[in-house]
Amino acid sequence: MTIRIATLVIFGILLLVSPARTHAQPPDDDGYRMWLRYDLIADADVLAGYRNALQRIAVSGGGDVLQSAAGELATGLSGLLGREIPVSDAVDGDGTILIGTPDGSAAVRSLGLADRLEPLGRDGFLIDRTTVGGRDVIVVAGNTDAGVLYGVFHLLRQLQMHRPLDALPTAQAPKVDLRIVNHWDNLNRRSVERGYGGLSLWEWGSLPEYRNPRYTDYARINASIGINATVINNVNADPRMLTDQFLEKTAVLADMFRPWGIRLYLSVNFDSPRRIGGLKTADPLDPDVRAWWRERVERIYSYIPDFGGFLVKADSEGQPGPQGYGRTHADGANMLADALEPHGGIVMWRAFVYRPEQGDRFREAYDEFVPLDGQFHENVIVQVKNGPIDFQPREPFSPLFGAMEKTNTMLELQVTQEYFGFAMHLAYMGTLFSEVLQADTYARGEGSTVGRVIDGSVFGYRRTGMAAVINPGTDRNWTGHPFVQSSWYAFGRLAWDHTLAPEAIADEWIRMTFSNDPRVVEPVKDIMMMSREAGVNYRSPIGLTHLYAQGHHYGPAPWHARSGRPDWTAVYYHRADRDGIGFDRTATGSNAVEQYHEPVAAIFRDLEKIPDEYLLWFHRVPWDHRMKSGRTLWNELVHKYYEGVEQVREMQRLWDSVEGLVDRYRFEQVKALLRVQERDAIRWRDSCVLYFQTFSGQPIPDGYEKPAHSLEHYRSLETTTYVPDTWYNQPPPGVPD
Ligand code: BDP
Repeated sequence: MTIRIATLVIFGILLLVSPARTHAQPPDDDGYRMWLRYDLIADADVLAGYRNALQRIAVSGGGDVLQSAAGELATGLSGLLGREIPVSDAVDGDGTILIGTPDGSAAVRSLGLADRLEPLGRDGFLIDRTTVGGRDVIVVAGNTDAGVLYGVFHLLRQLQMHRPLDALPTAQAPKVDLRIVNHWDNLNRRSVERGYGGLSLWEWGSLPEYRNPRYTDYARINASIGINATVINNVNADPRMLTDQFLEKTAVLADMFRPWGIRLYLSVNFDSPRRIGGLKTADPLDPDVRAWWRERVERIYSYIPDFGGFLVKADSEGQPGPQGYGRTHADGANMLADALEPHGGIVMWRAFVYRPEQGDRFREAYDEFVPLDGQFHENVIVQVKNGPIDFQPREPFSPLFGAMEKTNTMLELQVTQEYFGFAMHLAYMGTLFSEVLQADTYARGEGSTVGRVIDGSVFGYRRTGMAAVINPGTDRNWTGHPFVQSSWYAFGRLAWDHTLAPEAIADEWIRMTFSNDPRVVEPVKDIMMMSREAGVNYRSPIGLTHLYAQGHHYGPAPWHARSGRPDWTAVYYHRADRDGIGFDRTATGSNAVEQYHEPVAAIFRDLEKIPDEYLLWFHRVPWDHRMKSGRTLWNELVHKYYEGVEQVREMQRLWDSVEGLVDRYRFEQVKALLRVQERDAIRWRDSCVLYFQTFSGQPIPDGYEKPAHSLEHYRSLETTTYVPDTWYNQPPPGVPD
């Protein structure tokens, strides 16, 4: 008996100290906290060092934003360090974190930081280790409360990543002023266009009375990565958004976002004066129309005193706009800008325009907007998608970047995975975003990257910004696939600093969201870094684009040829026939290549110089064209499609290696979703290879697994396979909807 007890005790002690115990599987995590997880630091050495240096918080002066910063710091530290962190208004001991602005806090002022803070502008911050009254202090200072807030989140991020305290001192300022997320949320049914993360976050029925605490978490998440603005409704805008009924509700959201430094903006329907204002026209030069907008804008500011302004999709995909009244985009944008100007508001006017009757959709935004350069008012920013078509897996950068010398131009990216497998596939967008930001426009010689165009360095823009279409919804983890969170994170980080490396951003995200264990960080980083390229390869390699089934953009339909508009078919984009494949955008074709500066145009124009990944964007080439690899185009195409599937399989293997090291809940979810992704990638590959083979007439080279089904089978899937998260699934006759 005694022996048995002794054995049990020894066994129990062994359990406590065994390696298996120290590396116990983390508890289940539903992903709600995103990267703001402040769990107790498990590494004893790191914890001891931090506990010593981070004992209390001193904060004084300032308003609600500073209070948010102090509250977040206290919550974060007490979680990470496992003990209460006192907050007071004075430095009263060693290990104080002093936060504030020189204006609001005498202690911060006493440090004489003004010269170092001055160049950091409105949102910058500095962090330093110093002493106040002989006490050891870490100071987090900014020129404004918002700057302090971003500094606090930076500090917490360093601690979440177990960074040494010696590495803390830093001074940073964001490269663009407006770091804004765009929601495509509808008022009807709380649906989210291209959303896939559940219903819209905004509970219009219970607003303004019910202030769902989730609105605050939403604002915190954004603020933590430096985002300072949000457009809460779809660019395909419901005119009712501007009625008093909705403004009253919207004002509550603005009130809840404000303490986190987030300003609210609205998408507006250009025909609102007619649709809700009872006017006969929405002509931007009509005095009654102008007066109507002025009155509405005043009304908005009476509800939301710091309202940011409007985002407008006009004369695009059926949305009304100034051209419907014989006016230009500049006339339309300036009319709204005039109404907003007295209140400090701005207009973000989208350049996403194309018409079915045009020969090449690629050319259109440029052809439409460049002649208007210089005509837009100072408080207008033209918002341009990263590529000339539409958020495809890979596009060359839009030639509008580098062409608008006198018009503030901002970049629009897409976090929600409209063209990347919805919330089913893993596709980290940091690499795509960075590829665009690093692309050199040569507008003012070498080094005129898209990043430097939009941050104002190339043309001296007065207003700078970066936007991303995000998809958070009522799903517990906000984004559906847990890894969509990483693209949201990457957007914020790159809007702060477009020179950050996507790999470094992935590293941060993994450490904060999953684990600091290198056995997790390294393989998961490998997965993320290959994921976007995998998605390109199994969908549309070598510069193919838009091979999607119409409407839902999930599954493949490269054969898709009938639609209300030619530019809404797949054959419009690939132009495959027996002779070859690709879209000729050189002088023998649409000559869209002329929209780029030299030497970009010369490189894209030249069959020898153009990088493989852009080839079929600009050239129509025969099936036996020799590629850089030495393979023929046909063989290369097959190779790339197969490579895409193999990359997904490699992602699966890598993910399997983290089993037991990340929580079971997210492990199983991602593992299952990778199985969906493999299944879909094979379908994409086989659909496209078998379809293009009908033109090339050549075999799939030896060594590749043969498609399991015929082309007819894959074609039939277009109409018979259930497509997740869309309204495109048509029930067969007799089956109730
Ligand atoms: C496309 C989407 C469509 C959007 C449009 C836009 O398919 O749902 O309304 O872009 O950005 O990508 O306006």
